[in-house]
Amino acid sequence: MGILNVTPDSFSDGNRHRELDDARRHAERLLREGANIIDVGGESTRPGAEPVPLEEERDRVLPVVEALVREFGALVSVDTSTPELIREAAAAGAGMLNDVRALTRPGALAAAAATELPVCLMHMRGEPGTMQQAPYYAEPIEVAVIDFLRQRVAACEQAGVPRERLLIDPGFGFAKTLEHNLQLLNRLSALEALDLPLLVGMSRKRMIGQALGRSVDQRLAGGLALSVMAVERGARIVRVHDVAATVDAIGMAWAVLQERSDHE
Ligand code: PT1
Repeated sequence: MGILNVTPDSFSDGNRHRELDDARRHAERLLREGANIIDVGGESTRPGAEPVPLEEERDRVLPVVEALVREFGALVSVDTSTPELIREAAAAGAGMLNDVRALTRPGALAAAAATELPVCLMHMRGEPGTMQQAPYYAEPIEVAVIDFLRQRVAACEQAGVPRERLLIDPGFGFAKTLEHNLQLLNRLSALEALDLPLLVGMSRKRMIGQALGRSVDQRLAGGLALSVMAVERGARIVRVHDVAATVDAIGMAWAVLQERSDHE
């Protein structure tokens, strides 16, 4: 899964045409490098990020979804928690929903059910703006994550999103210390208890910076190690910025893992 942020950055000047063109070019590159899914997000959810008004999120995301589906026939995932955008993105041709709030916003469950799309449910506590203020878990981190996701899976089933349409994600970097993130990766196999496809995202995250003392643009090698370790522990979709390098790292790890299962 290649990451396509359509949040305004220091370089964008609010010119929608220019932004759409940049997004299209970037998505084309992610697909060429081997991404099977493009994850489009109009709200930054990294630590400290502020919420984005609906109109703004919609104006950023919908034209990009439409363009990528029409021009590239891409499988587009939409990274949103907003019920209105869930419905509109599905109408625009999105093939998957990705919600870091696991459909906890009022109306999100019903909106997702109506789309009939697959949904990735992610673990987080609190909100991105404040989630890194002394995250604390009374139980082992993987137990907290599994309990939360189990409850969200049940809520989905009750609301008419069948299990067959669900994926799960432990939410690396969301309300977690470095120690929590490292423990969670070590114990990732415990999420097999939920028997659902596992997605993970660690690309360029702070946990790499904390472990290696690397700035955001120096985190590729650390991120490749994390993606490989996650796949060995059961992850089947990895959400990354650097698709070409990740395809090779995982392709190599996968060749080794296949050889192992051939002889079991
Ligand atoms: C993720 C994810 C996501 N991450 C899914 N969706 C982000 N399913 C956005 C940091 O610690 O892992 N899974 N959508 C990006 N969010 C973060 C969080 C970015 C933490 C950076 C950090 O640096």
